[in-house]
Amino acid sequence: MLDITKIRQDFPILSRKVNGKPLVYFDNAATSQTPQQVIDVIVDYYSNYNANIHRGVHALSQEATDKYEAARQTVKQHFNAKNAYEIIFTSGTTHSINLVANGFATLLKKDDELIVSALEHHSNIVPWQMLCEKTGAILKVIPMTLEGQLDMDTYNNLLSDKTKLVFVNHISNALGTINPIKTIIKKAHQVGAAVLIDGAQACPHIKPDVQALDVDFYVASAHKICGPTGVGMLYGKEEWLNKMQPYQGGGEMIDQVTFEKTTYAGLPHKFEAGTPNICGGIAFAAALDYMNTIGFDAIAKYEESLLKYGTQQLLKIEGLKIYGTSKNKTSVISFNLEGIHPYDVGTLLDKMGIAVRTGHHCAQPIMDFYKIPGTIRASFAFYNTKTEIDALVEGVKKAKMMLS
Ligand code: 7TS
Repeated sequence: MLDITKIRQDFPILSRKVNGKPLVYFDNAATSQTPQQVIDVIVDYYSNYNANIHRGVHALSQEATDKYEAARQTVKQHFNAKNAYEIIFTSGTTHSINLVANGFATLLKKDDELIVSALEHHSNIVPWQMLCEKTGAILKVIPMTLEGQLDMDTYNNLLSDKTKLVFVNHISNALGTINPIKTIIKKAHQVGAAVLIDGAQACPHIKPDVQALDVDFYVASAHKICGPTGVGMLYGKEEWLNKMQPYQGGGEMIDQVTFEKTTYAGLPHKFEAGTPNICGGIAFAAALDYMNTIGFDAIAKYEESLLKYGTQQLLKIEGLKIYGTSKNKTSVISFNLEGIHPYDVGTLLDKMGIAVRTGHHCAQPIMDFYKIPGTIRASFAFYNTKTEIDALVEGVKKAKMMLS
């Protein structure tokens, strides 16, 4: 059992008011809030050992380097990677996916096939379309069902010896569906294709084990896991990272530079050109430590109860429709009120201090599938409460009355 009252005290922002009302923060799928323990690490970095890493002989640089590399070890342990050098620090999920897509530019040829799913965030679609334009590879799509699940029969039929890469999310940001990634990975490997899993929405709820999954690439952003913005990770199997060309050139990623030829540094530095987000990487590790202290089993269990309660209460409102009804889903409820634009509901909820996201959630193909402009999305975290869900339900009822 989680002590939610105590947990909420870790998050200073949760006690503020918005528009004169206590903040109800239900936009966790966009970004999570930051506990004092992580804020303290950020303050400590800039107060005590701010310095550039991997290059100074002075004490501060050494201290910052040690903390940054210790953070890499924490991330490695959290995701159960085999080696710390298989963890690349990036600016976030979007950067991680672009890094892999660019890395594959020299590994693909015309008419090779790539498989994406209908449930993806734009950041797991667009970089691959750019790669296809560059290489002549072809993008195939796993369709979705009305419940918001992947059509696995079609997936099986799409796979062939032409398939080189499959990229799907672990959990859909717009609907909350948990995808059967273990099966997806296994089937892709049977035809020799590599798999990238976009874990941006999974990592706040689940602790992924990249070795048990046997996944080739796994990507995530710190800011959705109680960490800061502007930092994230790419896990890549050593053999793939060695085959891929670096995404960016610059300082830190080289071995020797002459005007005739430059040789690259080894992993992970080959993919980490320039001064990284040093404080961010250290705070990312602090956020993982914080989440692990609470415990992912307890988090999942508690969020499941929020999802169940929220779904039941919202469905009591006449004319309310929930999108994404898979049995296997996390604490995301995407919904609409019949005949009312989601934006209008979101705006009124904001006046009541309730933060939700409205719109297409950077997943336009899903909205096109349902033929809707967007949804109202309430996404719960482990620090939310049933009382806050009651406030949301009351708020939606009020909005419905005002807009009908
Ligand atoms: N992939 C998924 C599944 C996501 O949910 C997001 C962000 C990204 C990739 C991109 O992450 P970034 O950290 O690089 O921006 N999703 C959302 C969202 O649902 N609302 O705001 C951002």
